[in-house]
Amino acid sequence: MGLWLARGHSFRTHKAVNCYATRPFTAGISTVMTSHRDTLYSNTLGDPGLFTFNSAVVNVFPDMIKRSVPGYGSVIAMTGLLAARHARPGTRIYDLGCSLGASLLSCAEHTETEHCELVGLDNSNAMLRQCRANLAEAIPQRTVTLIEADITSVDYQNASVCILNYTLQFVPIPQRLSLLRNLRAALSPGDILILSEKLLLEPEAMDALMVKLHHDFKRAQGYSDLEIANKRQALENVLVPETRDTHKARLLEAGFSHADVWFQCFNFASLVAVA
Ligand code: GEK
Repeated sequence: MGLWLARGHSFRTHKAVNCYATRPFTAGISTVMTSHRDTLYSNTLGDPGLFTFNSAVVNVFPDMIKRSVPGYGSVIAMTGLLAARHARPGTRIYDLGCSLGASLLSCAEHTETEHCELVGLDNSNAMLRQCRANLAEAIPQRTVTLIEADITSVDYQNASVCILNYTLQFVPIPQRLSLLRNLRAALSPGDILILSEKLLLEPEAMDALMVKLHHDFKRAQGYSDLEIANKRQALENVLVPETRDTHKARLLEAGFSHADVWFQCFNFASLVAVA
């Protein structure tokens, strides 16, 4: 497990003077999340291979996720609001699969330094390196702990908010329940988990319609049919979506008291689960 700090502070709950300055809503995100245009799957030749979070993906990631996930910007912006309502002083906000730090930045916009320690986890070294640079640029005054680790093998402690924005879908299904149990154990009653995922819709005909609408969205964002087909193939068995009911039932089984969808656009949804 590797560990970085965004600004070289100690790996402790931060007790420094609160020098957080009020920023325009999500300004931190938009100022640092510049990106090359995603053309990774525009090649007509050969098998696209399995999707991995390597440096080629990191270079285009903000553009890729914005043009691929309907509602992404809204979910990230509202993540900060949800976190601010539930963050408790002296606890941690964990962002699992933090990628380039979008959710961490959203949380930083809405929660004050002395209240909570922001902790981002990701198992992609390339992602975390760029994430560290983004955070240092956007919120140099804020301590953020970044940990390179598989999120299924971390000892979570003293949390008030846990965030899984579009990450659980990449965890093998048999490991999902124990991960959620570990997160629930780190939270206290009334705390929250935010879970954003691509969903499998029911019945099958509704899923087919939502998949078509998602592809319409991608086409409207400038992706070609070839890029859409190649990406779909690359994500086959890598991103494994489940139904809303499956997620809700698993969250209850993991010990959350209630959970439901608070946002949905086509087959992408975000749930909030209350401990
Ligand atoms: C955002 N939340 O911008 N352990 C650690 N990290 C993992 C694991 C794992 N087992 N599996 C995948 N990841 C972000 C977007 S992207 C979603 C999240 C997407 C990491 C992976 O390296 C990647 O950075 C992230 O989870 C998923 O709101 O690209 O569709």
